[in-house]
Amino acid sequence: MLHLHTFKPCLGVLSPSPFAVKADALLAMSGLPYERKYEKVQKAPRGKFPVLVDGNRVIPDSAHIQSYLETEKGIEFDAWLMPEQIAEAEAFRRMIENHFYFINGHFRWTEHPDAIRESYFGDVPAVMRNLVFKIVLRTVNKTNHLQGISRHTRDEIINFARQDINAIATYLGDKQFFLGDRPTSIDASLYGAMENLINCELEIPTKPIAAGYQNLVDYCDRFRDTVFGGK
Ligand SMILES: N[C@@H](CCC(=O)N[C@@H](CS)C(=O)NCC(=O)O)C(=O)O
Repeated sequence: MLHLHTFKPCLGVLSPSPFAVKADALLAMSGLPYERKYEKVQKAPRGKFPVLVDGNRVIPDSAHIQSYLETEKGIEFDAWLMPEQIAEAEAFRRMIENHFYFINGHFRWTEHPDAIRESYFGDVPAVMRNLVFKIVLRTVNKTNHLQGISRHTRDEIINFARQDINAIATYLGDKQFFLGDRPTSIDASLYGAMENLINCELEIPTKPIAAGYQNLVDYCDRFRDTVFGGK
């Protein structure tokens, strides 16, 4: 049995981490049996979730999880795609995971600190919770400063998001999934990001932008129905 080490559902979504939802989606798409385990992220080999555990094999990072499922389990997420589609998907994946992710994270932590403290750190005893939250917040702020996103004004960051969302929604168009009528690996990344925005309870400023695209709203519902059976 495969075990996905991930974060507990909260704020209305399967996991507050787009990468954990992505890995969960890849596993669900694979058709292989798996279970979720809600362990402590500090114990993860690279200090981050998701992590896949297959017997004595421990695979950190959603990208490595995808490769593992492909090479070790024979799952073909993208086998029917043309080389040009694979190239386009790769560019979108980098945008979603290395740019769009930081924008949404920045707004979550800076504009909803109380909700983040109570939802992400709800398992930490109340007397310790604020301290633990503040330690992690300092790391998040430092990361976002070094990455660069938090050096821009609020309006500039919202505009970056608007450009990302418009590119995604335009490319999706009226297709069922990002590259056609069935999900591929890029859909796992896109769903992880969009579900964590459109259907997350946190009212960050990028949410109404994404929710304003009906094709993205429908896409989340369709992916959830198709891959997770509506759950
Ligand atoms: N490149 C990694 C990114 C994973 C990641 O950034 N996970 C974050 C949550 S979104 C995490 O576990 N953070 C915990 C921490 O840094 O303490 C992947 O694709 O899995």
